Amino acid sequence: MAENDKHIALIGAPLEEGSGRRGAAMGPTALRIAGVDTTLIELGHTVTDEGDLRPLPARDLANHPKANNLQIVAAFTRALDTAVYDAARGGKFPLILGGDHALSMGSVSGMARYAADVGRPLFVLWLDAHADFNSPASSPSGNMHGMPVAFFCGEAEFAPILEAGRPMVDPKNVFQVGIRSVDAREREEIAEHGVNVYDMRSIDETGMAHIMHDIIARIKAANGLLHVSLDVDFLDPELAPGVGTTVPGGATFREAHLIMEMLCDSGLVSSLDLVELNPFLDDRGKSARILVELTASLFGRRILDRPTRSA
Ligand code: 6HN
Ligand code: MN
Ligand code: MN
Ligand code: MN
Repeated sequence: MAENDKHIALIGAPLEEGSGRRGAAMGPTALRIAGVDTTLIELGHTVTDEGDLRPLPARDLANHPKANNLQIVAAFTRALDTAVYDAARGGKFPLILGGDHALSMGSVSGMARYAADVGRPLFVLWLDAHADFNSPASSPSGNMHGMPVAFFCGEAEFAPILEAGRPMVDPKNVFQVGIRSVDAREREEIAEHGVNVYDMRSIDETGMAHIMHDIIARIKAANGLLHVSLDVDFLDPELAPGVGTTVPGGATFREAHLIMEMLCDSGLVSSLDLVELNPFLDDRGKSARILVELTASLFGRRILDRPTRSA
């Protein structure tokens, strides 16, 4: 992505029902007010804002006692699956403005379909305090924003949200970075399925540059496409308080920017989610602004006019 010639499709997904509290539906608006479009245009990209998705609840599905608000989450999943797939097929880079993390059920499914079309494996970089690998059976809360990774890896028992036989993501192609809050059964699941987890301890021990260097090398070797999913709570809550599920001890400002700078240089990233921003909990737009600044680093903003040296 070093060349400034991307055509970026902004897709608003004002979903908050996956999170068990109100506020994330204001996320797309806050990201626009923080200047996500103008920032990308200033970097030389073309931006089309497709507006916000407004699906009606999926009434063909029965409510589920352990998957809260399944009908509206499923409706966003279907709408995003189509919007993201169509944008990618049209040569655009889908940038999803969230919305809570359940929206990644749809964005990743759409990219998995696109990756299968072009015959390349899809990899996912999950930047989060949480593993989000619960299923309705294992979740302590029933909140679907804790389930998207299990969903797009084909592991969670959900209602028939997407048609059967859809391409899914191989859990071994999922890289989770920043993890520091994992539920008991989730811990077993991610180990059993071979998800690659770089928890905060491994970041402390090894350093972010080294971890990202390894991840990028593995995706390059497989000629993969990379979907990046950035949950606000990946960042330390002192930097980004505008999220409902803060966990202390998160990534620093420079660790987060270094990831984006190295990803930019890699040229591997094909789609991005910005999720879990809750402007109702934010401090004067601080968290919205940092998401936009990190997006700028991913799309080519540099401290000096040279690539970052990799580890
Ligand atoms: N997120 N593991 C908890 C649950 O309720 O399943 C928290 C999930 C947080 C979700 O980070 O997007
Ligand atoms: Mn998450
Ligand atoms: Mn999280
Ligand atoms: Mn399993």
